[in-house]
Amino acid sequence: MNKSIKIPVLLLMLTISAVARAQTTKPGFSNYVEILPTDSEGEIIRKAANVTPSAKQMAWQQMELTAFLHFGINTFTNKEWGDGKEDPQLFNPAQLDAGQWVKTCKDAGMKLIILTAKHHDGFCLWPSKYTNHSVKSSPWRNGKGDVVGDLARACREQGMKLGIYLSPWDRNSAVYGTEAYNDYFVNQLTELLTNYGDVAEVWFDGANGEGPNGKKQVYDMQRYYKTIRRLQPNAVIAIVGPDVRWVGTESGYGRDTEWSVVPATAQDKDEIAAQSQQKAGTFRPKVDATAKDLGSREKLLNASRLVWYPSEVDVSIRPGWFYHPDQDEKVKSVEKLLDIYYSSVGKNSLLLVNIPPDTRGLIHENDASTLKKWRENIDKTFEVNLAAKAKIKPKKTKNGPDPKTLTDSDYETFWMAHEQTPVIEITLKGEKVFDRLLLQEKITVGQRVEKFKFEAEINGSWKIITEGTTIGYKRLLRFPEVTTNKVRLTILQSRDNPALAEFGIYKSAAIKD
Ligand code: FUL
Repeated sequence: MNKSIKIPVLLLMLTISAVARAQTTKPGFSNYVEILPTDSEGEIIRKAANVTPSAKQMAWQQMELTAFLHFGINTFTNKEWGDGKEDPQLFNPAQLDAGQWVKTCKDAGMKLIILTAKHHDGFCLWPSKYTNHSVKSSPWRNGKGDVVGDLARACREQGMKLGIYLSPWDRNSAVYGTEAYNDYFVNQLTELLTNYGDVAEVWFDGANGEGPNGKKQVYDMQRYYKTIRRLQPNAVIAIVGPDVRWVGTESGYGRDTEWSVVPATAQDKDEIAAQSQQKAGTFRPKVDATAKDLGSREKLLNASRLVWYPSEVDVSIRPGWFYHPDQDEKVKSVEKLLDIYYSSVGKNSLLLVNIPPDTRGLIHENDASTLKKWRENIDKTFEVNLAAKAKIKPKKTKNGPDPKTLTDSDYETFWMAHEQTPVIEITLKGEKVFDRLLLQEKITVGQRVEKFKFEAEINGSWKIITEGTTIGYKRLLRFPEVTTNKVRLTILQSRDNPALAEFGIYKSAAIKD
């Protein structure tokens, strides 16, 4: 080969490798992908590795922690579920202070508050035009109050996002069980999504019981979703919705292996027909939320479509969802809440903690003080990354990714491996003592890691400290204290070259209950 041919060949090779890299990082897929009958196993896995969150799913995931406020007529009847026959006169939270709710949640590190604007009993916390079963029939502020309005204002003032829980099941509405109820529900959604500024999450639960006339409702979910998309295009629709999936338990504990990409196979022919005409975002993927395995290779191979459908862990700080005075001493301990944090946020999920305001209309002192100590522990534990400024191998190559981004505490920057099973060796700045590991994948590239191990060099030999399967947006691992100056992370299996955003080791703070 003479020199003049060699240069174009080299150029061609460089171009091909650049295109190949671009395909790995910028696949052109969105938050869903169709699987074709002709796709090989390898192609299906590569497709899964390149499904990425939509912008609103990404913003949602990065909040990490959100709050749920169960508040309503049940607060005053001391019940969990009302029957819809409650007298609105019972509702009178004389000291209601939405500013206190928001401050308490903000100090606990929560980024969004979801209020039960209407629970199954049908009582509305805002003065809806479409029913009298609401705050306007209560003595609270002479029927002139609006809890949703108060919360929306306090959220705006304190830089908190607002979410709405509107129960489709309504045990009060006389039209429940007829087509007119779908109009009623859409009208209420429209009020909530028009009159209170930005709404970042709409939370629908799955309960579908009987209404006052003994009938069940056929919910027109498509219509509900379209209303939300039209009025609040940036809001995620959670649980019975297309954007966010329920983790499958209300215990606060997520799965060790948590895939955000799952099969979205329709269950019947009508659904398949509806899906084929719609983009992801207007239909709810049919997944068995409680199944142990949602997204393993085996599950993906049988799918006709894959979607980004991340998990939300909801749990109450108390035994009940609503406030009950006899549960004041049963607020979860700081230790328990920390265990929940590591088992939810630390397992590729978002954590939604319910903190029910009491009959005064305030978050009880016991809940507030536990949340404060919980936050202090998390902040203190993750304050100093002991791997910051450490020496990392493989080193940066010319025009290659910079491994320093792994410890720069900036999720936006990431290190893209050139192979599926990279080994990252980190020489710390002297001996360090630690008992926590933090790993984050850059999920806008894709969730890829299937298996990893973390080792420390102790007395000259490598010892496994902890290991795991998925990483996803965030993985936190706890282990007994280790003292060393050298650690290494080995990705043992992945679906495509992994993109890692953060690596951190930390020493946990003492728990003060
Ligand atoms: C469930 C409801 O029935 C509970 O009352 C609570 O609101 C919980 C978050 O969702 O489905």
